[in-house]
This record gives sequence, C-alpha cells and structure tokens, in this order.
Amino acid sequence: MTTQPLPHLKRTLTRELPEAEGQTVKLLGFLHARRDLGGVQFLVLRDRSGIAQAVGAGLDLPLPESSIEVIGKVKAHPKAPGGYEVQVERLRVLTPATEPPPVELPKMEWNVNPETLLDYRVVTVRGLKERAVLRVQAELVAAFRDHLRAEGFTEISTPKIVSAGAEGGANLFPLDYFGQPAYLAQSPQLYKQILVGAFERVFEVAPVYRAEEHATSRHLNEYLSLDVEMGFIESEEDVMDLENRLLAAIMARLKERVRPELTLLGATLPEVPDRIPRITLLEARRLVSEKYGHTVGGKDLDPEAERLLSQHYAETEGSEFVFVTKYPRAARPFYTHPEVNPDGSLNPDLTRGFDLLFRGIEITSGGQRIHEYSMLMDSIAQYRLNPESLAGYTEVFKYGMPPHGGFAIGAERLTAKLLGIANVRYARAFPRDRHRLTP
Ligand code: AMO
Repeated sequence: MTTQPLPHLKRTLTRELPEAEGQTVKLLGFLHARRDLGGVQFLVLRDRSGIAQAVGAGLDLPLPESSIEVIGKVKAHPKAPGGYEVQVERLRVLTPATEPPPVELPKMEWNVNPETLLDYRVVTVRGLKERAVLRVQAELVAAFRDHLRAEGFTEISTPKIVSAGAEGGANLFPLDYFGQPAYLAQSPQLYKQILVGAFERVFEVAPVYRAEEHATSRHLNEYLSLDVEMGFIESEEDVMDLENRLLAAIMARLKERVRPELTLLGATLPEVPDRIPRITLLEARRLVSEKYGHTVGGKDLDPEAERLLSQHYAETEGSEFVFVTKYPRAARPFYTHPEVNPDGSLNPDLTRGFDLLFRGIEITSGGQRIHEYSMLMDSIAQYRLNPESLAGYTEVFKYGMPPHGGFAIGAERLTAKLLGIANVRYARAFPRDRHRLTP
C-alpha cells in the first residue's frame, strides 16, 4: 500500500473493466461494501458508472462510503458483478468516512421505511436504485429539451418570485418581498404565454411551488414542471399532437440511454401510440359510471376515475396514455380558451383544456389559451379575479397575441409512473412535502 498517487495511470471506470482484462487499472470511487474473510478482503467500489468487486489481502479498509482509489489487475470472474474483478495492488483512502452510514446502502430495502430513508437522504441518495431514478429523470429532461429544440422551441427562464398566482386556488406560498407581498410561482403559465410573443415556441424546466396542505403520494410542495407553450395553433389538438410526439421521443431516448437503470429498477417503458386516444371529460365520466359503476362527484375526474379510465384504455386499446379533453369551465383556470361550437360561437360551459393520464394518474394539464384581450378581461371578471393584480400579464394581449396553447408535465409524476415508484417523493432528490423541509 502506498500514499503516493500514480499520476501516469489514467482513471478507468467500473463499466470499462471488460475492455481492460489483464491490465492494471486505477479505479476511483466510494467504498460501497466491504467484507473480510479470514485475512482476504473483498470490497465493492462504486463510481458514477456502476460497481466493481475488488479483492486483496492485508488491506486496511476504511468505513463504508469513504472515497478511495484502487489500483490492481483486472481478471475475469463470473461471480463478480459485471463478470470482472480487480486484484488490489494498492489502496489509497482519499477521504475516510468518519462515521458509518446510518443505513447500509447495499442492503437498503427500497421503498420500505420511507421516512428514515428520506431523513438520511444526503447519503441514501447514493444507493444504486435511488440514483438510478434520478439518472432516468435527468435523461428524460434532456430528451424533453432536445426534442423541443429540434421542433424550433426556445428555452426560457421565468421568475419564481411573483406578485400574483396564475393557477387560482389557495395553494400559494406567500413571502415578504422587501415589505411588499409576493408569492412563490405556482407555474410559469403567464410568463410562458407572454414569451410566445417573442419566440412563438418556448419551453421551461424549473421548479414550481404549491402550498398543498395534504400529503398524498402524488403531491409535492415543490416539483419540477416541464412546461411548453406554442403559438399559431388551430386548436388544442395541435398541442396534444405535440405532446404525443414528445413522449414518443422521450421513451425512445430512455430505451437507448438508460437501459441498465431501467433493468435495475425492473421498469418497463410504455409504447407511445401514434395517436394517443382522446376522450371528452363528459364521455369519460359516463364510461367509468356505465362500465365500472363509479360515479364521480364534482366537475373533474377523481383519482379512482382516473385509474379506471386508464385501465379501460390499457385493456381495450393497449394504450397506457389517454387524453381527457373539453374540460368544463368550472374545472379550469381563467386563461383557458372556451370551446368553440361548430357554428363558431363560444360554448359557455366547456373549454379547450385537456389532461393526460398515464398509468392511472394525471401527468399533464394543458389546453388552448385565450388570446384576445376583451375575452380575457371578461374571463377574469367571470372568475371574480382582481384585474389589477393581473395587469402586468393582461397588458400583452393589447399588443397582439397569436392563437396559442401548451401544457405542463409534472416530472416527478411521470418518472414515478415510468419506474413503478409508489410515491412521487422518491422521484425527487430532496423532496419538500407537508412535513419535510430538510435535508
Ligand atoms: P397543473 O396545475 O394541472 O397545470 O399542473 C400541471 C402538472 O403538474 C403536476 N403537478 C404536481 N406534481 C407534483 N406535486 C404537485 N403538487 C403537483 N401539482 C401539479 C401534474 C400536473 O398534471 N399551467 C398549467 C399547465 C398548462 O396548462 O400548461 C398547470 O400548472 O403532473
């Protein structure tokens, strides 16, 4: 053993071991696991690409999770993870852990005892499955960006400190902005619409804030919103077509880039149909009532109705996605465009708003937006909102806005449903929920 680095040896990643058989390599990483069998030490080193087993004698192994450098020869070994093992010639401890991790990472029972795992998230997030979830999400976000850029969209960044809410409801986090009342943004809705005036097609990837008091498996107080807005549409159908193409591109990319992570998590990616089925909300309510005997109160679908509707389309059309369209006005925010009747008149009850359900839950809301100033002001009055508080937004509609629409995908909900995770909190590195502000 030595304390001197060997500068001439380039770093090898654990996933590159098969190509390095018979060679002496240098691995850098974390001491994932260790075992002493009568003077022979086995260790598992974890780096960003995976894990590798190493074996040596007379090694003074530090605590798990210490940062280490291992130099040794690569040998084929069918029983080792990945089929190769490193015979340790030198072990150097770069940073010794000073305490053992509170949870044994290799033995971590996933999705079990969730609160403890979240309490110790600073270190449990290093677990192979934990980081695989976040890696898949990172690839999903990259695919979202790449596809939209290829369709001519520009990435935008809008304020998260705002003077008014965009989505209505009571779930705004207030804050004191130098003595002025302000809020954390519930969504980039109004700003993404304004920027359609500059770029026609925009998207944003950013956290948004919802002061939801209830703790459910689908709600976070801070979540990653994947937002899209597009100008010069005919109707919300164009927006759904775009989301259909986008989802197909995302799934194709995941299939190609994160196969090891998907295998580790036992996840099956959905097929995205060329045309995701579309059903109006009214028909959807009738369907779940007639086929499943489930009657929904209120104007929307409830979680059970979402589940049943998804089940219906999975069974009858083999689609794990379904768009629910033509939401009633009472169930949508003020900016939603009313449905246009065949004779060109406006429908006072229905809108061009839609949701997308995937594997039983809503992962997207979207729709066509109102683009005419007078119609928007009428809508604000009908919703009994204060036009002054929205003046900074409504003003742009005096200067000419094209017909436009868009949608937002909740990144954690999509990730969780893709990977079979029961609670959206595990699809976020450091979730914020009703009871959790740390870590
Ligand atoms: P909405 O409020 O329906 O629509 O949100 C859009 C999507 O965001 C996700 N989502 C959440 N995820 C986790 N925790 C929450 N508390 C939470 N709330 C919502 C869901 C949901 O479908 N401006 C519109 C979108 C648009 O029309 O473009 C909006 O924010 O996946």
